Amino acid sequence: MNLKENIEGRLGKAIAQAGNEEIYYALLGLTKDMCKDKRANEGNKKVYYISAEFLIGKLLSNNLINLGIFGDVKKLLEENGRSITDIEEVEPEPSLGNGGLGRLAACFMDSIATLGLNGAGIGLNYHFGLFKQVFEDYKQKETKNPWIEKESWLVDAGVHFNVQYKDFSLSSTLYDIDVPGYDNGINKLHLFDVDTLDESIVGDGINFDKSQIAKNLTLFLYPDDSDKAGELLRIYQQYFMVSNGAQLILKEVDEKGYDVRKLYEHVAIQINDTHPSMVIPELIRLLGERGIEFDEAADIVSKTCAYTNHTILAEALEKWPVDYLEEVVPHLMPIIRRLDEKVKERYSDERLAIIDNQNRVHMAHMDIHYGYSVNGVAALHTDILKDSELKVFYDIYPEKFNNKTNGITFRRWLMHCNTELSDYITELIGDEWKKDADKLEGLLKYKDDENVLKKMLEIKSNNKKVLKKYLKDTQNIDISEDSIFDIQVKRLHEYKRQQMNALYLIYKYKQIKAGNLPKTPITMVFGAKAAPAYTLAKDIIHLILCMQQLIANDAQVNPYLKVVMVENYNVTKAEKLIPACDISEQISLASKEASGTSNMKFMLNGAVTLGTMDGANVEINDLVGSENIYIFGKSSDEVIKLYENNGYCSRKYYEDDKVIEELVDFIIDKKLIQIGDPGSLGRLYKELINKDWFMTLLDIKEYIDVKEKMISEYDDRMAWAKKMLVNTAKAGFFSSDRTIAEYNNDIWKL
Ligand code: 26V
Repeated sequence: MNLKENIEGRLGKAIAQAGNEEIYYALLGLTKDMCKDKRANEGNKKVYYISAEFLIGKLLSNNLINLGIFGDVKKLLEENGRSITDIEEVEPEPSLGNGGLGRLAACFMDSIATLGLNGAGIGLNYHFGLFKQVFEDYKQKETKNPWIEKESWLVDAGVHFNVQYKDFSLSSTLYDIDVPGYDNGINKLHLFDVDTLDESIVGDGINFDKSQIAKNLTLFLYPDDSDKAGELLRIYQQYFMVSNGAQLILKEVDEKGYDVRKLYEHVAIQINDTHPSMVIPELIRLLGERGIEFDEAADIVSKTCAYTNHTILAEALEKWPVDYLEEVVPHLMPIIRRLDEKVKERYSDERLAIIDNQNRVHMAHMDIHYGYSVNGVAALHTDILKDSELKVFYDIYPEKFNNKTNGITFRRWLMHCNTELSDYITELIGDEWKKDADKLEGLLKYKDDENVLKKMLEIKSNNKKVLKKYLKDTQNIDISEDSIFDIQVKRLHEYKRQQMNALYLIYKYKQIKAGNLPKTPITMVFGAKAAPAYTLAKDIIHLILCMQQLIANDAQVNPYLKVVMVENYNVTKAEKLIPACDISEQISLASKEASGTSNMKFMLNGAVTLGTMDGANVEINDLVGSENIYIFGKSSDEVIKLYENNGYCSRKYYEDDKVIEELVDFIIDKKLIQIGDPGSLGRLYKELINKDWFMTLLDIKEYIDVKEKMISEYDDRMAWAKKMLVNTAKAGFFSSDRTIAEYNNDIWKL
């Protein structure tokens, strides 16, 4: 193919004469056509990854990389006075996920295709995504995030199903997004949409009538579930996803001529958290319609479905009231009741029940009894599931439990977002690492090579300059590439402890005010969306934005300390922030972060982790060794004990320690009250003293000490560069290609 002719043919003019938008649409068309012409990954057995979230990010550059023409396109654009980064700007980013769970699903799609595995994703086509975050009066406001344009990656597959609810049914259309593997065949991401959707019912912000299911079903991801109407809508959405998914799977099985009684020989269904759990009773129901007896149907489904757990937080484990399910999907309830009876015939332990004595359906329990695999997402997380959270299940089904430590796709999270480092690595060790990430260890032989280390620092500095310009252009904030970039980006949740980082910020501010100046200036970056109904999370955002304002206007402090809360943190912004980072903040309360995946992205890009022994941080620590990571805080065992014995009292930490008291008091200092909302700041202040459920004050002192040590050690630039190099070199384990190979070997067996 002559690339130039092809693109100019689509444009109807010379590239040099075309606008960025025109070029984007020409490249979109080219990419879609190339995917059409490429071979699909095939096989006798297929995995369906069902997930309520696929946080795919922008697709153009990644697809070009995987199709092997990114370099040529970039060069051609440059020869014609254009830049691929400007073209990338044109593409809207869909927000089809909250955070790690959704991004993991997207990385998995990339790796499944790259390994040439026969697989597909199944999810929903939310027109307005999660929400777009805007800051107003130092607070988060939510607006809709439309992303579907006349021409987009979505392809109408011409497939339609009916989904039956209690008193009505809805019809669907399937839209596909091609997922090209890196130097391999094509898979599909299937996103179902409701035909009767009415975008015009969305009023101000993200408000709409939650009772008009036919019109609202695929407007938003996880609409506010703080009230009953919101929870019901979530059940409507989940059933729409799994009923369409199950119908699609059986249609494909029929087309191949397979025997549905042997479904498990041809199909594996991975249930991503409990959101798709209703696929189990739905498949049993559909097999029943085909004349298969209940017990056999349940057996077939049990050999087909596998469940991944992504959290131990009790409030995040779905338990739907029987009444709600009766109201939405009454035809599933007899099936769920029979599944529950079968469990109760075998086991008398209440804790194993699917339907508990408060008439709630425990979705995870259904998955564990009627699935053949249960996995956690990092070694520590799986151990906690086995030893405590799901111990009663592990005791009866030890063979079902396994660990699959999360991973990330290196195509997006290094080759695309950090081209300079990626190219330099290739220059040093060749390009085998792109298909075999463990080969990155080849970098270790340069760990004492001054020239290599200097180059690593230079690349980091260049990435900082790119971020600096981006923040200036988008938020009109000035930062210096000569400062330490300390970054915490992830969903806002108390267990992730952004509030602890904010207390450090107060600490540093007070230190500078008192004349203790840091040798190297510090730029603290936050990025986080809070769930619309999660008041305390929004209070934490408010505190950070108020601090940002306070420091920006303080000429005594801001040469040494800057705070940036990035608006609407998303995949695109992550791709700019991560390559520029020095200190990767992974500071969750031990035992609470199932894995984390930004920790892996930062490490790969040469940031050094400041973290607790939680989630995959434990594995990072084992890989890089204690001289290349900064660890602090109580262990997961200690934290679990504190919860068991009610052993933590935040007020005691506050009253017994002068430093802690001063930091917490500053939240309601008049300097902040003048900027912000006293109600919001006061609420956070009281919460920290009276409850602090996720134990901020437990680890704050050690956090400050270790962070101070880290900052002082940053100044030994060569020693720091060595840590950077070791982190990149040891990141190979966290390639999602490794994770997916394990899923396939142990669970799917394609
Ligand atoms: C959900 C909810 C729902 C309502 C109340 C509060 C709450 C808190 C947490 C969650 C998390 C749901 C599951 C999830 O997103 N887990 C994330 O999965 C990632 C991929 O495995 C993993 O890296 C993160 O550690 C884990 O939090």
